[in-house]
Amino acid sequence: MVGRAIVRALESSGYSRLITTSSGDLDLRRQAETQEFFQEQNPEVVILAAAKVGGIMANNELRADFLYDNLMIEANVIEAAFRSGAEKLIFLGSSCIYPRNAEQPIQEEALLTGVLEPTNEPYAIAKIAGINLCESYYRQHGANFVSLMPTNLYGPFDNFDLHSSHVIPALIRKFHEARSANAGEVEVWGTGRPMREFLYVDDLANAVVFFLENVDADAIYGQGISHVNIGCGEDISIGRLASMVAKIVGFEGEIVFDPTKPDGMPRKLLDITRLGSLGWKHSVDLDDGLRRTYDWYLANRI
Ligand code: GFB
Repeated sequence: MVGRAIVRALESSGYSRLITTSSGDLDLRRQAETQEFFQEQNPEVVILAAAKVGGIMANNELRADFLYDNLMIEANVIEAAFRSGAEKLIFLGSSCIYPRNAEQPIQEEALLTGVLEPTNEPYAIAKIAGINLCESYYRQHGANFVSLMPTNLYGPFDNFDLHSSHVIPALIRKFHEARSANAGEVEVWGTGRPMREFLYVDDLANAVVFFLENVDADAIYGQGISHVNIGCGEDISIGRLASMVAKIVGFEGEIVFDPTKPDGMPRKLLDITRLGSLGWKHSVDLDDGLRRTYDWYLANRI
């Protein structure tokens, strides 16, 4: 989802020499393969969007995969980019790097100030390692490697598998299937009380192009921070989100919460003051983004 959106954004900004690959063609967990690919392709700029990702359940259950795969991908790509002489690298992390009880909205400085949310601790630790790799290559070698921390993302090409997906694709699919089957109720995990911030993936992709063109490592590390938050500055409860998706999809039955499923972080709203002062703002609001994502689901999954 993220990689495709970045390709769309780069193409519409006029970049024509894009080098892409898929996990089927190149296993970034393998150091030798990764180094060979970078030596052959010799990219000027590297955008590291590859990752093992998933929603709360996948993170909680596939703990070894989320830690191992992401550590290996990050270490191999960042080292290979450095060795092959890439002029700039942008690493994408996740807002789950912050402590579970971080003060809201969460400033960049909250990193490593408290205990992590247990449902995604392995993933968060891998992403924190990625941030520190970028900063360490900058401090030791002067590499122009920067880290961006997006909030929860959604949009076209999301994963709609009910066990491993994030909440938005899960809700779109559940409400759509319930409406099609004339079912009376839909189950939503947890209490409905957690608060989440959501960013449409094309907005994230535009932010990546913005940082590629306008913000270098000196500007970030020079402020005493290790990364920059990427969000929209607003959050919503899962209960309200479920009602919004139900309305867009046209499901009129009952929404039932299942508190035996995990809530995860109580709240995860990013402080986007730094992002704003660097000159970037999102453009797609949640209602519009949900409609676009549902349209994409209808056109591609039915
Ligand atoms: O999107 P989600 O899986 O990610 O869940 P997290 C967000 C909230 O939605 C949680 C609730 O409180 C879920 O319990 N939820 C309700 C559901 N119904 C559903 C459903 O059908 N499916 C899903 N998936 N959730 C992930 C992290 O946390 O966020 C990752 O595990 C990553 O590490 C990602 O950072 C962005 O926000 O809880």
